[in-house]
Amino acid sequence: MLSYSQRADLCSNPTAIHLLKLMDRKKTNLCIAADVVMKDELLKIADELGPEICILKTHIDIIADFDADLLIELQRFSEKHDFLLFEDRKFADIGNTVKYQYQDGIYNIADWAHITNAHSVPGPGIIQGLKEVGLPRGRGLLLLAEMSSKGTLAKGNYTEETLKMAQENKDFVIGFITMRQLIDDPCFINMTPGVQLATGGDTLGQQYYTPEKVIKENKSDIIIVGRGIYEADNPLAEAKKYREAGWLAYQSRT
Ligand code: 5BU
Repeated sequence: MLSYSQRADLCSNPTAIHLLKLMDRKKTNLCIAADVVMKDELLKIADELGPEICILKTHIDIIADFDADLLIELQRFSEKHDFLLFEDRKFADIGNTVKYQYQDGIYNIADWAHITNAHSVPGPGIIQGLKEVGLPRGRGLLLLAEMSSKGTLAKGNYTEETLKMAQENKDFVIGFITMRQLIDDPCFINMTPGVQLATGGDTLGQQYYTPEKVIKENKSDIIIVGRGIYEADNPLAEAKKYREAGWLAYQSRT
């Protein structure tokens, strides 16, 4: 199996290349899901856990005291600690609308998020719309091929059609949110949420698998971990555990 950086040499999207090289350089395939609701909490995670991660995933619209300064600070930490920013926006509208949602409003996602994601339910027009805004800026898009939650409708034919849409837009689509590697194409980066060191779930349908299962057995590339880390007594120590588990699983695969 190719290493992350060997895969980088085969890809064309600048964000995909950047990410794959960064992961090998920094020796981490851990993405933190920083689902906190105050600016200070988010920036604390970015600064303290930044050295352990390849990506900081945000839900920028849950921040109660959001202002433009937060975006500047996030970008500063992304450079300081060498990680990418992923706004988990899950766009789901027609191409013309998502264009505005991606570049305008108060969040201006395309200006600071290296990566964002979209549902495939509207059809390929959603990729076209996002691409018009994101590609000139060198951004990358993930499609939701599968979800981690119980009863998800993203399966079977829906997942298959999503893969086709990605293959037809390889300049901009850099991979998937998925529970496993779905196509053996080195340029698609697979990111998996629903990860904790112990299997189980929450009371609202989330389902958890271990880093080892996700990376080694299911051949995904990146573990996305939220509450498993930021709700721990010592988030930094916990992040190091996830980082090590994810990296060992990757090494045993390559
Ligand atoms: P958790 O605290 O590790 O359960 O957080 C998981 C994060 O991943 C959270 O930000 C979700 O919005 C996100 N997520 C997910 O859990 N499942 C999915 O299928 C997708 C995103 Br897409």
